[in-house]
Amino acid sequence: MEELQAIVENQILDIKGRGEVFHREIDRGFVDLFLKNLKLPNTIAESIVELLSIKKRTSIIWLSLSECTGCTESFLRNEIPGFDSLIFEVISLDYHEVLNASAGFNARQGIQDALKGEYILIVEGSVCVQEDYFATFGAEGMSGREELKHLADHALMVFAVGTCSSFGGVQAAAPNPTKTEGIKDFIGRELVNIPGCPPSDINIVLNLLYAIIFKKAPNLDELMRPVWAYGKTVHDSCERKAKFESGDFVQSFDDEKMQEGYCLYKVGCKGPYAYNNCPKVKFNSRTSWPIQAGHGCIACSEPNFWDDFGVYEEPMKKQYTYFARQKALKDPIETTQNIQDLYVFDKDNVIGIFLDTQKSEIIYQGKNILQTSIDTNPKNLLQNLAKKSKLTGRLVENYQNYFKPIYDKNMQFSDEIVLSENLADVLWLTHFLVSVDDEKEPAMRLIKEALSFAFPQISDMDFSVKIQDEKIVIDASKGMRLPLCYILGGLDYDGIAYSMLATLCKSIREGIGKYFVDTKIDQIVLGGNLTQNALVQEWLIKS
Ligand code: FSX
Ligand code: SF4
Ligand code: F3S
Repeated sequence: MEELQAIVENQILDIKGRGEVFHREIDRGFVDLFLKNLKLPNTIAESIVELLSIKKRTSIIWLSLSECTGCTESFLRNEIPGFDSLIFEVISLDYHEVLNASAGFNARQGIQDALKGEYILIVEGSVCVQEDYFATFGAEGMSGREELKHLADHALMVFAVGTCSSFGGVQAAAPNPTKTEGIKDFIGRELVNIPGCPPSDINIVLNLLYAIIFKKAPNLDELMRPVWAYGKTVHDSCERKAKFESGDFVQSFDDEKMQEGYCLYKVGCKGPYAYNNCPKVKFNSRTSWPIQAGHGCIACSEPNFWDDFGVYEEPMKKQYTYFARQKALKDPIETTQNIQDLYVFDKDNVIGIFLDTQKSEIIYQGKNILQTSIDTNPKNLLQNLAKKSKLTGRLVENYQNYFKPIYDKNMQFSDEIVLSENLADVLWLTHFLVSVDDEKEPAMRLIKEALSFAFPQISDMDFSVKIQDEKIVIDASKGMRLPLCYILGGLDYDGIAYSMLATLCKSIREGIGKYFVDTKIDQIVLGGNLTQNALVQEWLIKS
């Protein structure tokens, strides 16, 4: 925080020192809104107001490549600061094809003038990297890619606004005849991605303000997205989430329960897979957002959303995944069963993960460091959930109503507590929660189905992972309510299976990451019939 305060104060001193002081009235309201959204303390507000009121407006070049102008529309809808305050008080919009007051050579002069000084480049739309004739500019007929490269090379900072410029977006969807892609690799420099088709007005303006005020990018995740805006899923903050947790789903688009806030997962909402803050900041000056308006999220801010998220009005099914399905067809994954290899782990810094239907261990320096325990009796699970809270009680009631044969079958188990220390037994338990089928090897059936699913996003099952007494402690019991939510939400057996197996692998990776935070790991050795599987290995290793 002190660092940010110092950046602002140094700029004030510098501006005064150079005598380049401007005098403007700055709306304190938008500074407060900025600080609130970015979770920055109010103590810095006065300095920011002072800085903006004396600082020369920051020059902006807004380039429009392959896009639909939705990002510009969204940008114009910002309320605090309104677009007029923004352009008169904070930025100088020196070039914007849609909003330019002038046309032709006069408009192009805005670019030449901006190039003489410092400017921030905002790019809306994806770039055609191979062909010159898609998207050409101005009277000179410059190609979009030439223009982009030139302007990006000289910019103070680059913002990719919209999913198109961030990740390719709709234009880059298969079969991508224009060979279009997101701009990052093409410009070959650091940038800030503000995905969304379009992004919200608030995400565009506040991130730009951050760059103007602090002369750097906000904290970014691995996809170069500001963490304050894209750190959580839409589902995490959704106003309908309590209905998801209680298993209350809208059954079709004309269902009256839509008005009562029932969850839209069953009519295709992809909110659990989309990282964006739409429920908090909304759109059009905070008027509404897709899920409030009654349509599920289509994960418009995710890479490959057009190809990877299938039919938007149904939960994910494997036949809807274009790329993933192609990959699965080309490279069918064989489930290797019953390979009971044992490994000797006797060297420093070698970890063995042994995961199979008999036992699960994480071996480090010869010792098992995994601790886990779960009651695998489905009847106990259902009875406990029924009494635990109003919400989980309602979940079990819905489950009983919609999946009576499975419920009844599970209620035939004895009352005995069947404690297991094998983490992989969550697969066994999941099978019983989502199927009535008698299976000789339920866990193996679940694994086979999981491996056939091919949708790359995990419906997370919420296992808790912590380090305690020098052990990695993974608790899956809290998450075992989620197979009930997902089955009620219309996710098929294979989707639930995939998510459970993926969550299991993710938790192990997370545990290893926490345990060995300062330790150099040379090698991870995998053993057991689950860990021998290529896809499971991939899940375990990548992090
Ligand atoms: Fe459109 Fe922008 Fe989508 Fe793309 O938003 S709303 S196609 S992200 O570049 O104009
Ligand atoms: Fe909201 Fe969609 Fe999650 Fe339901 S599935 S709670 S509608 S984000
Ligand atoms: Fe897009 Fe989903 Fe938000 S569709 S606008 S990320 S709610």
